[in-house]
Amino acid sequence: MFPGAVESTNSFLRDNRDRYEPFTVVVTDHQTKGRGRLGREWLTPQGQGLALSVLLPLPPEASTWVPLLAGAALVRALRLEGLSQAELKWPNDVLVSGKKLAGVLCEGIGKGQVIVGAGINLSFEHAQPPTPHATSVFGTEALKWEVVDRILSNWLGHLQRWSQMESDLKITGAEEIVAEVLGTLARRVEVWEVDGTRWTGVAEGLNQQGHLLVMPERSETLRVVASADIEHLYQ
Ligand code: BT5
Repeated sequence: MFPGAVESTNSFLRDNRDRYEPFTVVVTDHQTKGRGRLGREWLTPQGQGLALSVLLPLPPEASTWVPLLAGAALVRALRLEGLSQAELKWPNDVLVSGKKLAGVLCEGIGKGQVIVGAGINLSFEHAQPPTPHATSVFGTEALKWEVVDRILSNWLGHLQRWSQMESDLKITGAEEIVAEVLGTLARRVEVWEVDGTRWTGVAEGLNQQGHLLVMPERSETLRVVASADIEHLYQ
């Protein structure tokens, strides 16, 4: 745990990877330049949540499943602590009642290693949420460190077990683990392509790479969504 602020735990671990063993965890409660996907920002104002990154050894063929598995592991850990509404939104968000509680950012660094980063909102007791669509583990109540400890050790335990499955990490196994907590499945979604195009459809499943299969409205041909953003539509 950092005694002070760090710009980004993912960047820190990437820049210092040669000094650390696999499964090293870097964690802070104050990240000043947190990164999201596609150049976006992740906010970790001091005292509201945690930013952490894990150096994970993984076989390259599992790489597209890593963010999904990491998110699924976090959902499982949260559910065990009573957040039964926690669900995964493809590809990397943990939502509770439609609001974002956590985000995952995975970055391959070669040599069969990946950095798995997660930003987790813990408590908004002392300040406003960082964005209007954010939610947290404890809401406006004080955070309980023993619960946080259990969530983190559970999450890390899942990651460690899955990464040690190595090449035995069969795609079907990964798909099952992810599908169990993926709130996106069978839901109407709006797809936001990287070029700004938007379209709607129903999320029908995942392909062998973990990409989302969406049936566009008024179409009978499934489209593969690999790197776009999606929004869950609730009507
Ligand atoms: C993510 O990106 O959700 C991945 C976030 C990963 C952050 C971790 S923290 C540790 C490690 N080190 C890093 O530098 N990063 C990782 P994305 O899907 O692109 O979502 C970003 C969007 O989420 C922003 O554009 C905001 O709308 C929203 N957002 C930012 N901070 C938030 C927060 N604390 N809670 C909820 N939503 C937030």
